[in-house]
Amino acid sequence: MITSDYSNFAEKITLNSNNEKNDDFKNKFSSIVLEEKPKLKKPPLYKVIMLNDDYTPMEFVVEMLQSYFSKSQEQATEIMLHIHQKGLGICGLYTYEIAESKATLVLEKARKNQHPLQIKLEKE
Ligand code: TYC
Repeated sequence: MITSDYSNFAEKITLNSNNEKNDDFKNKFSSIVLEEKPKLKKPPLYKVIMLNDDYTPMEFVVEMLQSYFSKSQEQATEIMLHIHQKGLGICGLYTYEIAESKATLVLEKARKNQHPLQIKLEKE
């Protein structure tokens, strides 16, 4: 926030203000507060990338994509098959905290079920 003395400016306004309640007007505008433009920087985004392996069941991967990455059954199946055929695939794009949290939850579930599923995060 920048506070400046604008009494000179107020003087000029006053002269142009039809001489009506000049003093009130001057008092009101003798100091003007300028709000700085808010510096809103977009946070960097991270891709959650799932890797293929030979043991994690296809159904499990589809279920993870539906539950944690908001994919429909059809989208999830498509992504799972892409990973299965190409070696890896993108589950979604999120801020670091969200990406890390989703990856952690999926990997916890995979380990609980003894699946060797792997996930990596990649900055966009
Ligand atoms: N390749 C696995 C299978 O044939 C399926 C699979 C797909 C595993 C995607 C991991 O991220 C993965 N059962």
